[in-house]
Amino acid sequence: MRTLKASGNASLSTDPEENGHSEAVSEFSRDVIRGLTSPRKTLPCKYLYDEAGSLIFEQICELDDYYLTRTESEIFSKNLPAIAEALGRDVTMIEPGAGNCEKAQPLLAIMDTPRCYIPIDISPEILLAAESRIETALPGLQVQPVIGDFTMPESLGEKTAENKEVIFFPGSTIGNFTWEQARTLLQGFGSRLSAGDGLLLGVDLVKDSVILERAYHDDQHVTEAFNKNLLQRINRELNGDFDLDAFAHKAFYHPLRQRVEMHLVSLKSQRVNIDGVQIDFEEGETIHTENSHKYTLETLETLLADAGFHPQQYWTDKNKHYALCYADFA
Ligand code: AVI
Repeated sequence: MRTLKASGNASLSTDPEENGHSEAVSEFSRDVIRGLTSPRKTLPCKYLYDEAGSLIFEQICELDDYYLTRTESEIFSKNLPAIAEALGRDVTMIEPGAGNCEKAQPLLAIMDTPRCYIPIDISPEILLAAESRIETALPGLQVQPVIGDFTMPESLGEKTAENKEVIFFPGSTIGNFTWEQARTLLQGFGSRLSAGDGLLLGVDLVKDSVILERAYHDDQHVTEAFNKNLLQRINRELNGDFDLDAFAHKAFYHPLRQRVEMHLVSLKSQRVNIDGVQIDFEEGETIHTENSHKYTLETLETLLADAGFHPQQYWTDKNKHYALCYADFA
């Protein structure tokens, strides 16, 4: 069994059973009960990504309707040398929520003598596999994986060397945070950085609501399966008795809030039991499961400035559906 660096001072085993599995279950239970007993029922979107949910999300990324992943990767492939130049030389790259690190690898391969790559993720298995793949592909690059929840600023650790550092945060993940949460998250990123360091951020842009709604309500019902997997997860892990057919997937663009909201709508008045707690639903009542905020270059600049970052360069696709932004930390 290998031990990996964990955020904070603790070290983590690569065996998930040894890593406070029951603590995670009780946190899940607490969050679910709290969310479903609040006046407007809600569930934290981070719980969409158990093993089954992560696999369904990979299928979403392949959908024609879900333009985000495809568009971001087109922007990367067309602009890789320019992006690498903006990042500079002798850089340490830190990637919160790195997953399998597949977006960072081509960038690291083309960057001028990157010094170190620090991927952060809660899944030790995925990080370990990515670490050995990157070490084989890019010999000489130091890879220092960290197991941790990137929403906790301590998972980023402290800067220990003088060289430039860049936080890499692609995938429009920032969109799943409210404005206040996004600012707090970016400020947390900034707490590791010093003046002249940077941030490379992927964001989905405001666009025609038909395109947006199709991306989150696809014809093949993959996003529906992704959303409903959350109920299945509650049934599996918390002894719930949700009837999945008694809920409908709903996703719509809210133009004032500039976000796509994802909900599960109760199709009838019903009672659900979770961990011995009874939850009553009226017909038409919804569980709000996710927000996906869309930005304009102006709102993005305001958000970044609030957290101490200043955009230097943007790369977008021909339809201006998506943007990659390189910002300096000052
Ligand atoms: C991970 N995140 C950026 C996705 C999004 O587009 O907000 C999650 C997602 N939810 C439904 N489809 C995709």
